[in-house]
Amino acid sequence: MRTVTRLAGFAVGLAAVFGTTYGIGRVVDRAPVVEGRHDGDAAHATGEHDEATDRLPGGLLVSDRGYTLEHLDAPADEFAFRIAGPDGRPVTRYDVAHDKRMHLIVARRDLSGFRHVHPELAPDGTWRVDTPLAGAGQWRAFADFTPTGGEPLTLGVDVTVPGELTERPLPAPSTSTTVDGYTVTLTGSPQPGRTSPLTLTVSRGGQPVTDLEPYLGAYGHLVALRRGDLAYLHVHPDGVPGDGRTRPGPAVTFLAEVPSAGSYRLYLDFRHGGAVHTAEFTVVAGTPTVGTPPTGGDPSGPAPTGGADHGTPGHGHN
Ligand SMILES: [Cu+2]
Repeated sequence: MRTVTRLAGFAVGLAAVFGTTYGIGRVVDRAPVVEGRHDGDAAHATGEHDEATDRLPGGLLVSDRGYTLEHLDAPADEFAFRIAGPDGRPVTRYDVAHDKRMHLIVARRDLSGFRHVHPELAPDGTWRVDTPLAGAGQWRAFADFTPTGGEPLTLGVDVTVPGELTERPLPAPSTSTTVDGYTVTLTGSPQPGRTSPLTLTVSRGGQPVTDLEPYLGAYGHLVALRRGDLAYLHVHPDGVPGDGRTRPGPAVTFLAEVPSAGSYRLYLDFRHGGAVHTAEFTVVAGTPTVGTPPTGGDPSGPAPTGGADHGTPGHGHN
């Protein structure tokens, strides 16, 4: 695996140079992919909201609201990128959110290989981290950040790591999983178009874990990705350490907003015993109905899901 990664690194660099916009079909190289769609975004600054924009899940765009994710050439064992701002220059000032100025999340297109890491910012605006891309595949990398003076954004870019690739089927839906000797159970079911509580309960050896350690300002950090297009969903912890009501386990509750019916993969990062563990679940949102597309797009849903690989209707790209 390690060898594959190293060999692949060179190609990753090449992919960066040529801009891997899997599914969008356009070379990145600085140019915003959906130029114009967010023009006149003063509306956002004044509190008015572009409905279509606001309903679009995160992570589907490489460029949004004037900010562009640029994956950079880097040594094989490193992942590097920068965020170009509305003036075209690398952004160097970020707000802290969930304890960090930048969250980098990666997953393969088949939803395997999830990693959540925190790169270091160089003065020139370059973010670097030991590469989280663990082997061959079509990876999606998400940069989740808030530029100082701007709104929270999640931009996504595709990165190909060549090599022998085995497509992994999405594990079946389940309400219980194990990781590193912990059992994590899930209660609650996400409902399209509304905020749904999801509670994850951690135990080990049959005993509830009641001394979870804070991680990223909460007792857990949950990322949800939609099958089919890897839409990145906003999930917020319901309660934080020290608020007088949130306990360090065994249950951690999140508020999730899923934009459509369909399958999602949930990734719960929690810290215990000085280490971060990631528990993964497949969940199906909404009531499966006859004729629901297997990839989860529900055209009648509250959000414009679009075709898996063609962005959202009304994007204006060709
Ligand atoms: Cu993070």
